[in-house]
Amino acid sequence: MTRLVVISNRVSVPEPGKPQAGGLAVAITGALEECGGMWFGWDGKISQTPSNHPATVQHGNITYATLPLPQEDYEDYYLGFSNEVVWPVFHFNLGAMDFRLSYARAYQRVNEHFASVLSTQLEGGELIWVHDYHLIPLGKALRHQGVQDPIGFFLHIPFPCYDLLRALPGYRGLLDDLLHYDLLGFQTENDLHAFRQAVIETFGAVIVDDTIECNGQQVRTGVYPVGVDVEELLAEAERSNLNEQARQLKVDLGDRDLILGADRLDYSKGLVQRFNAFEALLRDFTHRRQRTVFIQIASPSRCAIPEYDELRRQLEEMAGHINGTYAELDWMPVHYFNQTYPREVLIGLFRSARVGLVTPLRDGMNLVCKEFVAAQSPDDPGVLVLSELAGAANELSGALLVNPYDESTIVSAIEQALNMPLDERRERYQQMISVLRRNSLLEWRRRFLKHLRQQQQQAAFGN
Ligand code: GDG
Repeated sequence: MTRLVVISNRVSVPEPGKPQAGGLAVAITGALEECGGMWFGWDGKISQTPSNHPATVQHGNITYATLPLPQEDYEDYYLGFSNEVVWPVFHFNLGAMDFRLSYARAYQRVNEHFASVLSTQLEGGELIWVHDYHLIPLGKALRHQGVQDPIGFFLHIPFPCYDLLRALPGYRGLLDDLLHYDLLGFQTENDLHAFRQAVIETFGAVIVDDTIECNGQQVRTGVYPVGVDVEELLAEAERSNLNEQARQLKVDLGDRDLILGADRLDYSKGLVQRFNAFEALLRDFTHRRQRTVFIQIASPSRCAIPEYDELRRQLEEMAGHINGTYAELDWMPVHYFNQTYPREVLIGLFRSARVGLVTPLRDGMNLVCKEFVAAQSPDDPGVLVLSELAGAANELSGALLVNPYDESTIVSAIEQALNMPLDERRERYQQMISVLRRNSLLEWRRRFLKHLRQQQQQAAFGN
């Protein structure tokens, strides 16, 4: 089988006795284990000077090859261009964009540096799979290094519509970079459509079936919704019944209903609007007081960016305000945790919740809502309240879909969820779980790699 090379901004090197961080790390590892190969990227550390030689660790048939980032690149490439320019624009949040020329230069520089180091590690005859918005220029930079093998790119976040994209200085360069891949994957049809429109408007590209022809380049495109491993999550959720923390939680809740949110602490996740909606629920539906508990886990993320720090403070204040207004001696309505919990604890919480509240203002896919559904008891499932602006809304029609900017629709949906009869909960759960089984994590990577292999065969045939 052809060797696989995966490149992502951060590399998840397995540590003995520590389970892998998230679903995606598991999916990528699974693909690498199947084919054998290398995972290349940043090790999460800061160095004094750029490194030209990756540190390598071998686990079975996978080589983990990582580089540190010099302080300046960490600030300008990672925090700066990736997370203060591309991330906000691609998430509809122009107000949060902080464009600087030094950021754009660092973005290009780091991608070229990654390409030059990576090219020394390649054996030839491999499949190369680049992940996400930090590495858009990598494919073209690898071509400049003389790499001939097929290179695929998957965008985990949404692709913005053309008018929004145009606000990003240098957007033409990003589009051109994307056209240098052999296969481009998006989370939803909507993202693919937005990309096609952008290259048609900008370069007069021509679309032929699933291929874009433009400036002498031909790139195949496709939609590959990221999924979850349903059976693994279900098994973990069943085990959580035996978990001491989960048992204690059930005792503490008594017959109160649990509403649960769990997100990276990020402005795109709609947490402020969600807190406002919960407060409105307590204000307007007085019978919910005493009977409802809202747990929000907000896992720390990108703390060095001012917007993220400000959001953390704002949420602490909001939680304090709601509790100050409504709490009683024997009842605390909001439990807000700015921490990352072990995965099994998180899944135990999903299992115990009556309502999963997932209301991002914009999200490429959103795995939390899929994990919530997969962790439910098939006999007595909880209800998912989901933003219609998350990519997952295209698949999960069994959720109660809400506009995350409209607090009143979130409140009504929570109320409807808490009143929902068992038959309807089961019916909605069945719709969602069968889609999740069909569009599984395994299926996501199998389809992408199958199409990338086809590109390889086509190139060999063409030659
Ligand atoms: C990007 C895109 C797309 C959260 N809190 C804890 C914890 N988590 C885990 C969840 C989930 C993951 O983090 C978050 O994934 P999401 O998909 O919801 O969001 P992003 O991080 O923004 O991911 C997104 C995704 O890429 C994949 O393509 O869906 O649209 O933005 O797995 O469970 N995990 C642990 N403790 C926590 O406290 N262990």
